[in-house]
Amino acid sequence: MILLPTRIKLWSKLTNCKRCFSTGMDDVLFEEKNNVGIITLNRQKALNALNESMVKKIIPKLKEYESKVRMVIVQGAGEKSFCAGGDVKFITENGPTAVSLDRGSKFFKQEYSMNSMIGNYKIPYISLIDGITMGGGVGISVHGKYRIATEKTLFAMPETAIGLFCDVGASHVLSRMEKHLGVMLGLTGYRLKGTDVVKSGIATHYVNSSKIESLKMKLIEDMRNPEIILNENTEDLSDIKFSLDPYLEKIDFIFSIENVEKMFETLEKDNSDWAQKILQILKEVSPMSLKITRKEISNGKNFNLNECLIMEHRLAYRCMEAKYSTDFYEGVRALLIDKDKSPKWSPASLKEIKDEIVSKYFEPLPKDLDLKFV
Ligand code: QUE
Repeated sequence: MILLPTRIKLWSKLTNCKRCFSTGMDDVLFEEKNNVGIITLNRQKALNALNESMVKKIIPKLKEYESKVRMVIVQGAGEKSFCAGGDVKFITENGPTAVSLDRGSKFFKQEYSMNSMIGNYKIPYISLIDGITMGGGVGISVHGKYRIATEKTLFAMPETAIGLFCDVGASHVLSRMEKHLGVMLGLTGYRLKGTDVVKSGIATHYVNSSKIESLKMKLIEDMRNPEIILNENTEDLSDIKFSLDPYLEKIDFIFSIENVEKMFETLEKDNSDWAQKILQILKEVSPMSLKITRKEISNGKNFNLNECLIMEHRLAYRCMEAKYSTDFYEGVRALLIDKDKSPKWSPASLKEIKDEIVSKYFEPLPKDLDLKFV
């Protein structure tokens, strides 16, 4: 049971509005200033993680803004986080049942439709990713035209750790990164910080966090093309090195191997500290997630964003359906609910997972279940 402060309980009772409370009235804020739409993700206690209530409000606003304002700016409330992910606990709380499948499929369809809208947006879409930007937070920013990072930006696609796979259109983005860096980020959940987020191509511009408010005001007040304003008011990073530079050739060599077992064997033969650290991470995440994610990123290279999202929705459906693996439920339990950080993966090893089973995840769903964009 959720314990609510007495005042809120009373308020809920008085207004007979349990629904209003539980769906969060102000979980996302919308403002218009000088013909700019400003979206603020406003669920600080959950690190602004996206839930269905937020996505359902954002979709119609994005549609409205596209023909009404000059550009859209997206930000996270508070100091710590832009957006830490999606509300996956809500999906799994009933276990692998029809309820979870129905809830999850509805949520993912909405979220992926939003990701598609952002990727195909007609006006500039600018995300101020000044803090934690993971999972769903990547999906609501990375497909837009401009992403502004700061020293507080912490990027990751950590889904293999919860028995899921890199969704929200990540197969489009990760598959297009240089030197198979995206494969490394997707399989390991490796975190990129600050200037590295720009150096990798995930962000387009960089400022110190103390300047983010004044940059936002300039974007709103100055009527010139936002690209000019961004270029004038962000840092030149040409003299800054990418922290992964010394490893890029190795990353390219290892993560170009599409067979996950062969990739493990190659890492095992490499005695460098870096390779052993990566191997350790890969041994802890879900083996099923690794195989799905690797294939997903290979496929994504030849797909447009919408095709990637349709594929990802099929994968999400199969993870929730739990016919071949219950890892999604176990991962959420171990990392987000019980927090024992000791998931028991099933199948427990890569060799138990045949290619035919991996292929099943990618098969089209019955027509009425496949993703249709809202
Ligand atoms: C791996 C993940 C996620 C994660 C942690 C991981 C993920 C996700 C969240 C998350 C964070 C804050 C919240 C929330 C969920 O954490 O996908 O509801 O408030 O959404 O190690 O994949």
